[in-house]
Amino acid sequence: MWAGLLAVVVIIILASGSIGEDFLRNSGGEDLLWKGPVGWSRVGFYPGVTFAVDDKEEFSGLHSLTILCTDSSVRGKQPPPNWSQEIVEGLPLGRQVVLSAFIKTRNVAGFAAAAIQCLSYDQQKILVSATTGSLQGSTDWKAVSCSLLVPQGTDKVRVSCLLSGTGQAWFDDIELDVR
Ligand SMILES: [Ca+2]
Repeated sequence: MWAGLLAVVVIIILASGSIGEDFLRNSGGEDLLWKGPVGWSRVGFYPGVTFAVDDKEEFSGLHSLTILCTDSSVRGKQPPPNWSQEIVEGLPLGRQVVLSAFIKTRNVAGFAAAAIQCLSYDQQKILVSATTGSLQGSTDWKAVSCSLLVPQGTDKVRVSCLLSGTGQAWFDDIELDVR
């Protein structure tokens, strides 16, 4: 009887739909392939911008993702240099999602932040977006977060860890959770 009850409970938990599930791969930047972080893409290659996995600065584990920018003309460019990850399968339509991350900065003249965008393919547009609080100057690791409701019609959810302006930013433990 207890086994049967347990099975029912497990089925209910599984069917209740991934509450707390992290939709991002490799949230902590620990999973590397050819020195690149699995699941993360570099977006916004401009002169003076360097993307790397850093094994000397980390919030947890052994690595973080970093962006270094030495050219002040990069500030304001779209897209800003960012580490990006896109989710197209199993999207939590109609559900609230929370993006959380830890960011560290050094001499950032613009800002560093993380962002969520919900995009539709057919209209090729951003349906809704949210950005975490931003960090400037030099700060130790700080938790940031933002949330939004993923609207019906979303085909793709994009998470970006971005640096606008000169300086260096590190990103770690980047998670997108359903609430
Ligand atoms: Ca890490």
